[in-house]
Amino acid sequence: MKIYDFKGFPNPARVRMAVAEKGLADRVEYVTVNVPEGEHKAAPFTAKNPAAAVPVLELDDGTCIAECTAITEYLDNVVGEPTLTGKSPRERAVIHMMQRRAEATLLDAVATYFHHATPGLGPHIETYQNREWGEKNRERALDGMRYLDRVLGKQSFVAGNVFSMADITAFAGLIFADVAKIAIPAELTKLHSWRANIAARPSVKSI
Ligand SMILES: N[C@@H](CCC(=O)N[C@@H](CS)C(=O)NCC(=O)O)C(=O)O
Repeated sequence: MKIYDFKGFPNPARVRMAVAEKGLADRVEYVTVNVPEGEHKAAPFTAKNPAAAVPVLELDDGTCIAECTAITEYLDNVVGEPTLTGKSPRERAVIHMMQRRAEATLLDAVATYFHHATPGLGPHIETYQNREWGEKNRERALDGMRYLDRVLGKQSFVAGNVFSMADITAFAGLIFADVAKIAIPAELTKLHSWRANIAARPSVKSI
């Protein structure tokens, strides 16, 4: 399997964590796509992902899978029992729901702030910016942090009491928030301690 990505970026970090959590590092070859230089916006990469974004998983038969959630689901099921996306119908549904909440309210909101209200990846990449929409998404990201803090006041992990893909997404959202300089408010103590707990996982070293 090949994974096309750019090390250190938040969405690639999600898949790198999933690879490490599943013990698949030996079966994956990473191929760097130079996102800061715009390599992801042109052929041949756009043939692998028309959305022009990393990461992309390429299987040995040439199938290309984009979207971190789809890639994680594949990795989770390709070896051993699923550990990141749930086993029972209930677990799978709750993880799917909480993953999407973490993605929409935190990670995607931070990304929109970063791409619209800051220089982002530079003028050659950020060809359309809407500062007002960007600033609105900074508020949405803070709301997302507050929501997750409330959730983590009742349970150890984002989707319950077991680590899952929802935690990976939320953790990547906070990595992105650091880059975008959106600080986690000090009073969100549950979110701070959950983050310290996740940061201690061996899989975080791979990102
Ligand atoms: N929803 C996508 C998001 C992928 C994404 O936005 N990746 C960023 C890197 S963190 C990217 O490639 N950005 C390119 C750009 O903004 O032009 C996923 O889950 O993989």
